[in-house]
Amino acid sequence: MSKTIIISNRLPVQLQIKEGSIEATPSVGGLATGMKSVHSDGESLWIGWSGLTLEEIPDSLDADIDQALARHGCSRVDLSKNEVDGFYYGFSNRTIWPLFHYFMEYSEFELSNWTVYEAVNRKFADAIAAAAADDDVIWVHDYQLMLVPQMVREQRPGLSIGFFLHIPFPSYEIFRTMPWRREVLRGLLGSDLIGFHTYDYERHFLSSVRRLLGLEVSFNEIHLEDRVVKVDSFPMGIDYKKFNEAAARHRDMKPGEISDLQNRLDTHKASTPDAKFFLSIDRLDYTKGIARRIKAFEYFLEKYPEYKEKVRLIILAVPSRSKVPQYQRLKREIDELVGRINGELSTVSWTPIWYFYRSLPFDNLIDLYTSCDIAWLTPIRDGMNLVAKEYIATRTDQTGVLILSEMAGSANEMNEALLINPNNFEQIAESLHQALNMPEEEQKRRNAAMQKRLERYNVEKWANDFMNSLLTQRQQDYSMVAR
Ligand code: GDG
Repeated sequence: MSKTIIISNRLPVQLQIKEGSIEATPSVGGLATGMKSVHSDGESLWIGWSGLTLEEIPDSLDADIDQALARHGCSRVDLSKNEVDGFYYGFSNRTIWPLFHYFMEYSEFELSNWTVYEAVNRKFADAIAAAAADDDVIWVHDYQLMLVPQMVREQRPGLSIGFFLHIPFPSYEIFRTMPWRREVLRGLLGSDLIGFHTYDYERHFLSSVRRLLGLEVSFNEIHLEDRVVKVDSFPMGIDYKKFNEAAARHRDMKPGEISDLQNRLDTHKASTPDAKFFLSIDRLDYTKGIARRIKAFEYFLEKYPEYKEKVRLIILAVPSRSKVPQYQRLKREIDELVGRINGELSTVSWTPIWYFYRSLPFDNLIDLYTSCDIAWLTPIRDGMNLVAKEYIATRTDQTGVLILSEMAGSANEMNEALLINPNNFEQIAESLHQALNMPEEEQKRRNAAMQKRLERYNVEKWANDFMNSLLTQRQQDYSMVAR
């Protein structure tokens, strides 16, 4: 029976060395959850980096690690510290990530990092070629592995290969600035199907293929000499049921089950009857617009001082890529902004900003989603933004307002949110004001429409749509060859 091989930079399990033995626990990220329906036991294999460098893995634990991963249907590609530096921190996060999010000034074009990126992509491709049977289906994920499809195709031309990009694909004018632009496109074209979150990313990709490689593109198909590559958009959904049911359980919690965080939120609400919470949740990343959001909050309080002591901004910034200098600088900037604004505006009974720089357990995430009146998510660029979808899924009584950046892929599917341009402080201040004064009826009407859509187009549907499209594409290709 054919199996699916999923490939991503990181595996969907976390390894921990405890008292000299190894433990692998499933991680809770969006991709891991999303692929659950595809990655069912015995029928699929997930290949990725374990998160430990070669230097960190003691020889004595080698076999144990393999066994622990195998129990979760996983197999590892080992990377040395140098490889992680050049491939992950280097080319992936200092070249591709900023460039694809339109932060051109942050993009570094270092030949040495490109060389490591190529070599590590080859390692992944070799691992796939070694593990795959002829009728297996390969699904490669994200910007760290864009060369893998072609590298696998060269070794195993008959395999069915799909690729999904989780970040934006930039316009041709941006993409063309990268020295290795053609190599990256050729790498991706090893796939039978290439998926993006939105139609715009798909359009940008096709335009780059046409202009940089001079290939024939008809509608969403690219015609190569011996194959056709299909390009399509598959907006990623969330595990709606998981968030909605967690929120429903949360509502029925008994006093002993309530978390400290929830107690604090409740105490504040009880002491200030018309208090409102704004919620901001992101990885600490310059693409997410966190610093700008804090400045916009200050602007809002200047413009509408009557909301002082009534509104509070809760920021959850999850540590990310802290070895990259821009992330270190951004962390300092946010620390300073929060410190200055709280220093200048706080009163005995009010701190305008609550700031958490850490990752919180899932239950605390639900505390925040369900307690905050307004989710304020204003990335400068974001492939999709799942937090926006998760917030709406947890609003079991359908109240709450979502303020969302037009620059997030999810804005395409969430028209009932208050959509804003993250650079327009005036518009943001007005949207916050509108959100604070929105009648409950209107909140419910908007959220009901979004909930219906999110429930239907959940993450399982996303994964199944992609897989079905990949299988259909492959069959069409075979029948073309047969003709
Ligand atoms: C990339 C693209 C695209 C956050 N804080 C905590 C926590 N989270 C979870 C959220 C959500 C996920 O992390 C973040 O997903 P996003 O989509 O918002 O953003 P990225 O991490 O940048 O993801 C993005 C995505 O890939 C999928 O294709 O949407 O555009 O950049 O699920 O719930 N989870 C827990 N504690 C936290 O503190 N447990």
